Amino acid sequence: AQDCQVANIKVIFDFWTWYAVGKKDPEGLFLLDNVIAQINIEEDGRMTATAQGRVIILNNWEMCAHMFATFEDTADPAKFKMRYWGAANYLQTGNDDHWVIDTDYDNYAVHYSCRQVDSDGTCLDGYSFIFSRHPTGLRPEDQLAVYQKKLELCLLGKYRRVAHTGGLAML
Ligand code: AZE
Repeated sequence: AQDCQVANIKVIFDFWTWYAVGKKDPEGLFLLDNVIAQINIEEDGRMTATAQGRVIILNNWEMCAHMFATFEDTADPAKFKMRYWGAANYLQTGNDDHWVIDTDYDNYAVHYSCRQVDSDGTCLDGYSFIFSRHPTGLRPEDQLAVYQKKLELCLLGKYRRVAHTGGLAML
């Protein structure tokens, strides 16, 4: 709706928390559960993000990974390059694709990142997150749209539910 109120103008990203409710893992180490992400717009207008999640590193050391990311634009406004690193240097660093496949901004978002494209053009190694604004999961009315995107990404049946057991308390 249009009411010309500056305060009501919708932006793509804001400072709210996104709860990962589903994920498709890449090869190797990855965030296990209790994954939350926050997208921020810095004072200079650049987009940054923080993410947290439970990881197990160095055979059986369980911890909460605090991650930071900066983004670079590409020719496509919904496709970013994400440079990320951990609060501690034994966490992972990387430069991954960060594609926003679909979002209604208020309730759900489908994220996708292919790390390695195969010779036939399909994805050989990648990961994807389903994010919700609601820690309890996707609303029933968002499930069809998310299902459709999973199908289009050729990842149907490859996702696992992301538990939020510790909630924010574990952070
Ligand atoms: C993402 C949301 C935006 C910010 C970041 C994200 C990804 C983080 C990782 C972290 C991996 C950490 C590991 C540590 C041992 C996409 C969730 C930074 C992939 C494996």
